[in-house]
Parts: sequence; C-alpha cells; structure tokens
Amino acid sequence: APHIGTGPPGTGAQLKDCKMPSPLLVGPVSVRLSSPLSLEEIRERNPLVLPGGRYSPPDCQPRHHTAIVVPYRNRQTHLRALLYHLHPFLQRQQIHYSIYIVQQWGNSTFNRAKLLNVGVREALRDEDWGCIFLHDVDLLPENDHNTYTCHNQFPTHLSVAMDKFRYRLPYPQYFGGVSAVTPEQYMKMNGFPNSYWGWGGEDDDIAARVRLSGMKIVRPPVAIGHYKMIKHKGDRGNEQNPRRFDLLKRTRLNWHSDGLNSLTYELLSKELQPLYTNLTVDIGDDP
Ligand code: BGN
Repeated sequence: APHIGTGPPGTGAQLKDCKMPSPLLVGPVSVRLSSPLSLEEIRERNPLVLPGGRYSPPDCQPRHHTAIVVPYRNRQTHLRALLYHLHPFLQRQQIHYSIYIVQQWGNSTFNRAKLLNVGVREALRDEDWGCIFLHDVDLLPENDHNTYTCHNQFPTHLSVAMDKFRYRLPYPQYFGGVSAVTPEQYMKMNGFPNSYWGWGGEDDDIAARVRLSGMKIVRPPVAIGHYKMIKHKGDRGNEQNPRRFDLLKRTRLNWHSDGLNSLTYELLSKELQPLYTNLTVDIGDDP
C-alpha cells in the first residue's frame, strides 16, 4: 500500500492515487444559463483554482492531466457561464486541469480550427498534458460521468447529445462541439486545418483527418454525453464559410501540408487570469 505522509519535508505528504471513477461525481446536473455570475463571484466559489485557471485535486494524486482549449472572441457572457459550470465539474472528476481561452485578436474572420492549433501548441509549452480538450465556449456538459479524459488510442468526441440536436448526433461523422485528443493523436493527424475562415466544415475536416491518419472516433454513451448549448444568434465575424465544401473535398490531399506543420501566428499576450489563461493571438487574415 502507498505510504501517506512520508514525502520529503516541504513537498507535502505523498498522496494516494485518486479513485476512478471519482467518488465526488453526482451524474446529471442542471445547467444555469441565464445571467451568469461575475468572474469575481465564480472565483469565490472556486477557491482552490490557481492563477491561469489551474487546478489539481488537494487530497489525491490525479491520474489525468487535461488542458481545456477554448477558441474565443467577444463572448463574455458565454465565457462566464462556461467557467461557472466547468470548474466545479472538473473538480468533481478529480482531474489535474487548466483552462486556456484562445482569443482571436482583431476583426478578421473567425478561425476556430487555427485557434485550436494555437491553443494546443501553447498549452504543451506549459506542461506535458496527457489530454487536450477542444471545447466550444457555448457548450455546457450536463452529466459529470462524461469524464474529461482521453482514450489512449483514438480521438474522442464528447458532445454526442446536444439539446440543439434533440440530444442525439446530427449525423454519424459529427465531430464538432467538444472533442479530445492526446498529443500523440494530434501529431498523427497533423493537427487541425488552418484554412477554414468562418463558420462550418472545420470539424468535418478534423473528423476526416482522424480517419485519414488511420484512427477512428470514440464516443461516450448518448445518455451521458448531454450538453446544453447557450442560445445565440450567428455572430458577426463568423459568417458561414462558402469555401467549406471545396475545402472538404481536398482534405485527403491537403491534410499533410495544412496543419500543425504549417501553423504560423503571433502570440500577443498570455495572461494568467484567476479562472483561465488568456492567450491573445494574431492569426492573420483570410487570404
Ligand atoms: C455541418 C457543418 C459542421 C457543423 C454541423 C452542425 C459543414 C460542411 C458542409 C458539408 N459542416 O453541416 O461544421 O458543426 O453542421 O452544426 O457545413
């Protein structure tokens, strides 16, 4: 049996491995959508979260190390709802985690997949994360049995039952919303495309990369992968991408040359906010 309290002085006691599944899980949770609390109030409710939005369970040794990467621009209300919800959710799962908000600087068309590439690269500079979550800002998980960990072989798609799609997959290959990869899986598929400016198609491209690189998608049961989407109008700067159909026809030809290995950007700032790490990045413009 592991020894308790025998760690070297000053480093704290040696902790026992966290139990899997976590004894703190509650299952289905009701999601608060309207008038989210202020960042200050959310912080008060999460006293163990460290600057940058980091957390490690205080009384056991975590088995999982997950970075949550959230592409972002101009969605303060959504962000507050997400943080309000996600911090306690992840703490109940007894995961060591950190939340990265990747904010696209300027007014060029939004590029979700490129922001995800930036988030993965920057998160891996900080720590040797075992798992990276690709998380939309407007999706709130409704059941904490949906664990924010990775499958060791294959990419995972978590948001399999969104209220917007009447709690089922909109189509079998759907990979949008919330998904997860290990750094190895990410490398294998050459990351994500950098060329999808505007709404749509980039998640289908990522799903195609999973297949083309010899992997498949794994999913939690539909009863567990429930998510609420915060309702909103289509946002300015993220209009539907008319090129997405053509781009998708070429994924098979382009995935080796467009992705992690062709990623360029300028990191303008990295701030350790109380509840998240804020990466502000210039990813350029739709050519
Ligand atoms: C699909 C979009 C996805 C989006 C889902 C759910 C495209 C490519 C056209 C073939 N794909 O239609 O990006 O996540 O709907 O809204 O538009």
